[in-house]
Amino acid sequence: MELFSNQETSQNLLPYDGEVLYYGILLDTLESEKFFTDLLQKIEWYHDKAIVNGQEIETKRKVAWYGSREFSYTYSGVTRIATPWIEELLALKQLIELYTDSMYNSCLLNLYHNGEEGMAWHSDGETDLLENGSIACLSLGATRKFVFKHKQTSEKREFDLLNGSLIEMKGVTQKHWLHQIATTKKILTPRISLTFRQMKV
Ligand SMILES: O=C(O)CCC(=O)C(=O)O
Ligand SMILES: [Mn+2]
Repeated sequence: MELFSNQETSQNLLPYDGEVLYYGILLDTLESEKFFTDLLQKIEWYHDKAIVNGQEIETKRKVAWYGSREFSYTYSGVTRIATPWIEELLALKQLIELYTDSMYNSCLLNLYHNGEEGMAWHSDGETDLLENGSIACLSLGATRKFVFKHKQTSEKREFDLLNGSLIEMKGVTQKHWLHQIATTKKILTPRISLTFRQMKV
């Protein structure tokens, strides 16, 4: 692993009203594979639940919620309590903190078994998150498309999330842009994303 904080080599992928910084690939293929396998085994994955039109549904995608304290996280009406960090997550947190020059106290992980599982349009503006804070997202496994759509102009920006790569959403991004993980029948292999977050303490 190359260890250096590299604000200068990151690039803003949004044209206005926010910052989505792309840091490139942090982990080589072997390192990514190792983390992928370890996380698949060790993380306490569960199917997320959401309330849609008054009915409780289970997502096909799995999630997990970890943190430095017993933070509660509410997603579509269902609240979860954070599980304490494991070694692998702490190692990745440390690496990502070096790159982004921000500190994180929690991580929401997503496991997409294939391209048919995605995440619908949303922004991460929960009241429990630091306002205008940073969310750093590390990708492992299959390449997936990350799409941003401006809330007023509907302008879109999309880009590929590559194995071992890191992006960071910060500033006013969540106020002005929605994002989604687009679905596709073409991708048959899994992807794990680690979204390191800053909860209010
Ligand atoms: O899977 C990803 O890369 C992003 C997921 C996401 O937007 C989220 O967890 O809020
Ligand atoms: Mn999100």
